[in-house]
Amino acid sequence: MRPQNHSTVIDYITTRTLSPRHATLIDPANQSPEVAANRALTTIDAGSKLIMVGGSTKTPDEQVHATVQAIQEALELRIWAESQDANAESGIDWNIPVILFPCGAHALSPDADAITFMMLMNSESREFLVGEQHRGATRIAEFAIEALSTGYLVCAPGGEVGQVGKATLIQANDIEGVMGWAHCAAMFGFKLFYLEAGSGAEVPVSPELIASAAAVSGLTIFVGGGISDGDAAHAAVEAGANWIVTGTLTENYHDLADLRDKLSDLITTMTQSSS
Ligand code: 1GP
Repeated sequence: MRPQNHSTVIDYITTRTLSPRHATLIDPANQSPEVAANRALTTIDAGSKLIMVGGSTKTPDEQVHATVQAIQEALELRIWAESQDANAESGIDWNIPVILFPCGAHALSPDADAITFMMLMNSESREFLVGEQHRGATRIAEFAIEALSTGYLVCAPGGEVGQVGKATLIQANDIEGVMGWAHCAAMFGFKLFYLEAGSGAEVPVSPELIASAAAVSGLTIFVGGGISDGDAAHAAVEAGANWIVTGTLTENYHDLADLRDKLSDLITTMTQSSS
């Protein structure tokens, strides 16, 4: 059971002394389970500390499940292989949680270690505030996978998730608005707060918005959407992000060695001190 040395996934994710960390988002709609598993291993090799599976709106359960299964099997095989070889000291911790990042109640897998159980807080639609959650909750309980309560906020430009989720987009200068939503999330008891600019966004979430959310205590801050280089990731971290999520970047590289190099650079720059 992953992660090692933590009794729960939420404990692993919210441990501040491990911040900042990188999470890889894998969309089962964009690759076969086998390719997804190879990419997940490569990103962990490069320093990523969480695998998130989800994204597209129309992916059937079976495809999500097959992808989660393939990644879990690849990780288990890697852990087993290293345990058999006393000289294998890669220094890489392969005990990385694989969590669902669903767009709705249909994209679930019992093999996931946890799920971001999200409220799209700035949606105008009941469906994304509580409807999909109600539809999926019983199955998540039956699967006995850990629910990570998450306030999810879509910021401009917002992309497809903003449109599908009927979000009133948060503009780059709406510092007070974000602070209000972050307080709201903390008061609801949410543990994670995810600032999203939309997959492939031309502009990531502004550091001012991130800083505004990070000033509210009790939340672990995820930032994603349009982060494609170390400088953007570093700016988000400096503003207070605990986790940087990238998805498109991983899918843009078909050569795994290139992906490893690119992501390794991004993570190194992201974690560098500014002083
Ligand atoms: C999307 O925040 C994630 O939900 C990742 O975005 O694909 O732009 O990295 P990118």
